[in-house]
Amino acid sequence: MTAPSAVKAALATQAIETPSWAYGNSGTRFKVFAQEGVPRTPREKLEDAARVHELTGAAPSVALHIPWDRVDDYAALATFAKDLGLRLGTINSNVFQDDDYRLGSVCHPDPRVRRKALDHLLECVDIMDATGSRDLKLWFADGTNYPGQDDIRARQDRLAEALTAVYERLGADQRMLLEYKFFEPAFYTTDVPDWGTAFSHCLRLGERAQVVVDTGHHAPGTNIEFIVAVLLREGRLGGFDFNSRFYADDDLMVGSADPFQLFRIMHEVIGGGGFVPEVAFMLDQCHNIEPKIPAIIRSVMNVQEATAKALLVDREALSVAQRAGDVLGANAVLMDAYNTDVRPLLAELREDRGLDPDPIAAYRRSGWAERIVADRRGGEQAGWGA
Ligand code: AOS
Ligand code: ZN
Ligand code: ZN
Repeated sequence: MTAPSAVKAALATQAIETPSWAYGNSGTRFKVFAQEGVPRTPREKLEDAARVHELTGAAPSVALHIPWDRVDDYAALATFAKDLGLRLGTINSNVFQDDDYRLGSVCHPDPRVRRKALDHLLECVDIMDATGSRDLKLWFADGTNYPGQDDIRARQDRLAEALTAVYERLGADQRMLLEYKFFEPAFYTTDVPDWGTAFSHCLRLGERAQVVVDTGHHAPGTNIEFIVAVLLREGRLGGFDFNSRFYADDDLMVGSADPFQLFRIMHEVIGGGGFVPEVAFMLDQCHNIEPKIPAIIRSVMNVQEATAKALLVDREALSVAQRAGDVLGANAVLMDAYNTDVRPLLAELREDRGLDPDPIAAYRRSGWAERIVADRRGGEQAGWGA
């Protein structure tokens, strides 16, 4: 297996972006369970994110969501983040929560609604200029519920038109990350349902249009690591929205439902040369019933564990077995790495970096949870659906 020192050196470079909305209250369409002490403002979300980074050393940036994180001065928010030891990351657009979007946003049959949606996306690029963000993440709830409701091909044309306008507005160092999702909220057609559709739009746009793989956005049984391998091979894997699912877009803690799948994905990322800053490792989760900050810390640790195992794979031995057609031998090389307990190695890495070997225990001892419950009283709680 790969030497532990090499694994630790690689792990020390890994950055996992946490989403601002994961710090706020969230829920299902049945109920949002309010938790005490959750952030009331974008700044308070950043304060919580700073704790995650302080304790893990692996979560230096925070994804914002517009309009949930709307502020008057984004440059000031970026400075506030910097003073906390963070930076503002991906800007997530929102063209799904207004009544106008009942029939879609950039694919809507009415040009007025399409213009409104496009203006929002362009505004997100203005915000990126102010925050210094590299990536704009686009997820569209667009689709139809009934056969015949709208013209599938016309909707693709409208989508392409909007994407082109946004792409042309991007700065030289900025990228567009196009996310796909096979269904929900639309139930018959979705306008960007799969990686093939996302990829074909990105191909036409240019190299700074990249596909983002949300691990919860596939039909059951989909081989996500295969998609990852293909996108990497094409130079079009922009990043991940990590989370876990049992049924649909469950947005549970990454690595909680299927840690083996997460390992297989990371194995392809590493093998395909994707362990680089150009592939963004982001979380996209909602913590509906569990305390948020420790859940995010746990998620960061889960990604680190899957990565450590994937880094441990003896690629030389694997290649020898593969070329020899040694089916069982090749599989054993992979499973040896997966079955290694990497927790001591990660504890050691944290100690090397002056961190507590157990971030969850350190968080509990820190008193932060009690402090925010005492301090954050009154005011609207900002978060999912705010
Ligand atoms: C929606 O299902 C997606 O996963 C998106 O990434 C979404 O933009 C994100 O959850 C923030 O709204
Ligand atoms: Zn997502
Ligand atoms: Zn999702």
